[in-house]
Amino acid sequence: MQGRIIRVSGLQCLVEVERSHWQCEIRGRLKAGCRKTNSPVVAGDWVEVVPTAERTGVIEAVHPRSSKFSRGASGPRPFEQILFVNMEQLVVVVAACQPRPRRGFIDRAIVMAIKGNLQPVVCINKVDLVPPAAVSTLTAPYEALGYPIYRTSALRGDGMDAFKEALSNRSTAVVGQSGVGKSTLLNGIEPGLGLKTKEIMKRHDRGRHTTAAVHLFKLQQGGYVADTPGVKKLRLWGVKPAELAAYYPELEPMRGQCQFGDCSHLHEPDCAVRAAVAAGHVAVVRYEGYRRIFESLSSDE
Ligand SMILES: Nc1nc2c(ncn2[C@@H]2O[C@H](COP(=O)(O)OP(=O)(O)O)[C@@H](O)[C@H]2O)c(=O)[nH]1
Ligand SMILES: [Mg+2]
Ligand SMILES: [Zn+2]
Repeated sequence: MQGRIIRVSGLQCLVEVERSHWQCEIRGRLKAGCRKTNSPVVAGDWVEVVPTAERTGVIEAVHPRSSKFSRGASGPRPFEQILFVNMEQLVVVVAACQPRPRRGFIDRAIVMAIKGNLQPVVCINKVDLVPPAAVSTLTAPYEALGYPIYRTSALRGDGMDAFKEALSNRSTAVVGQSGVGKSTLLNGIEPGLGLKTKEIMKRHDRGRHTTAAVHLFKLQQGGYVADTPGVKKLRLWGVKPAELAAYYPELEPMRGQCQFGDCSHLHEPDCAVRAAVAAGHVAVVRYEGYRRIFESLSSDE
């Protein structure tokens, strides 16, 4: 029977099979094929389940994935931690304030979304806490890229109809730092979800199995949404410094225009990217973010 992984906890999975939830185990040989990542199946996977008892089964096979979202789990030996798969869009939620918005988080999420074949979407929540001009400053660079942007107050209701509409009939994952309002937003579009808010931040969110308490929810309006609690940092995975610029759509026109073919766009003479930044064609904050991420990737190596 075909099912979809709702949640993974160690080697036990909650799987949606024919509209009900089954408790399933992962077949041993699937584990063997997947030593390099956190788990052979993750939230969002479509799987083949063989029933063993009432609403219980064994996962025998995993279908090919259309998208995935990973990060590097830190530790002595970094490995790929796949947070979820088969989602169509990634909503990066930041708070207009409380906690302070981090552009670096947005930019890293966008890089991994593009790499993993997800449509990036930006949601600025808690717009009730700042003047509209502050929200515009935050959104401007992403508007220029053409990504969908939502401005919401999950508390006051601003923008919630549009946000709800954006989640209709598709698979959406939501990421954002703790406290930005992810759970409140999802409860706002579907009160029946009853997600806990103000959850205390888990200290060890980087462990092999602890982190990804990613949970998939089926929406009444149609579609799925995945809540990913406890993600503090998005360390890029599988992106070499020299490849980073390729994940910045605004740098596409400058490709191959620098004096040096392997230009890092940080300090080389005759750099088309730096010229474009100086000319105002590329948002300064995006370029500064590129520099920081490039440097962090170089020091990771
Ligand atoms: N002022 C304001 N507070 C909000 C808003 N959305 C959520 N909050 C509050 O922010 C805190 C964290 O929300 P929560 O949904 O648990 O964040 P999560 O960790 O991202 O899931 C809670 O106290 C919420 O009541 C909003 O739009 N405006
Ligand atoms: Mg939450
Ligand atoms: Zn350059």
